[in-house]
Parts: sequence; structure tokens; C-alpha cells
Amino acid sequence: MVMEKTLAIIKPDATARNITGKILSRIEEEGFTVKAMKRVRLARADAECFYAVHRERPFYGSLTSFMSSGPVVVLCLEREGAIAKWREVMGATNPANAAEGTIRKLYAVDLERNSVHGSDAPETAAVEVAFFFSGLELV
Ligand code: FUP
Repeated sequence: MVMEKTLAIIKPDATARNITGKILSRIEEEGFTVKAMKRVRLARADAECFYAVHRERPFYGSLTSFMSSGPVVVLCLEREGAIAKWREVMGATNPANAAEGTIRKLYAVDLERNSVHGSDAPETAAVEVAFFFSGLELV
């Protein structure tokens, strides 16, 4: 398998419930290296830019409002096959469909407040990592 980087976000519903540490532990247990990490509060415009691919979708307004409603923890994770592995560890987008033991099954509140984000392909991972981190910040 190829070494890859992916972007992960611990979303506002998770930071509000003080489960950042639990999710970080899981990330380390699953063999990811944290290459970069920061806790930030997105402005509405930042969330709109990050989720621009969804701008025509009916949930865009609510999603970008939620993502800017409180702090998020943004991480660049590295591992062999990191993109698919992180999506496996997160579980299905809708926690009602998420497999036992996945982060979303364990912690997500609902489809929107689903605790974590992960990139879905190498091209989007590169764009998403660069959205939050400069090359100097990846160590
Ligand atoms: P994912 O890649 O699993 O994060 O899912 P998507 O890129 O399809 O969706 C991005 C985010 O939009 C999800 F994490 C949750 C939110 N969403 C909704 O709020 N309603 C929907 O119907 C679909 C997605």
C-alpha cells in the first residue's frame, strides 16, 4: 500500500462534548501519524469555501452554519492507505448506517452532527490539507 495523507476534522459537536482526546487516541491506535494539528474556529465563509462542492445541495446552509458554530480540530494524518482507512474508522456518513465500533457509530449525534470529517480521494485530500496547512506545518 502507498503512504498517503488525508485531512481529518473533529467537528464542533465533538469538541463541545470534550471527546477530542478519545478521537485522537483512536487515530493513534489505528496507526496514523499526526503530521499537523490545530484547533480553530471557522468563519462561516471558511466553512462555505471548504464545502463549496456541496453548495447546490439543500443541506449546505445548515452544514456550513454547524461547521462554524464552534471550534474544530483539524489534522493531517499519514499512513499506508490513509484515505480509505480513515473513512473506514469514521464509518458511514449517517451514523444510523455506521458499522459497530466506528467513530460515527460511537459518537455521532445525527447525519449533520457526525463528529468527524475525512477526505474522499487523493486529489481532494491534497486540496483539503493545503486549505488548512502550509508545507512547513507538516512535520
Ligand atoms: P462524508 O464524506 O462522509 O463526510 O460525507 P459527504 O461529503 O457526502 O457530506 C459532507 C457532510 O455533509 C457530512 F459529513 C454531513 C453533511 N450532510 C448532511 O448534513 N446532510 C446530507 O444529506 C448529507 C451530508
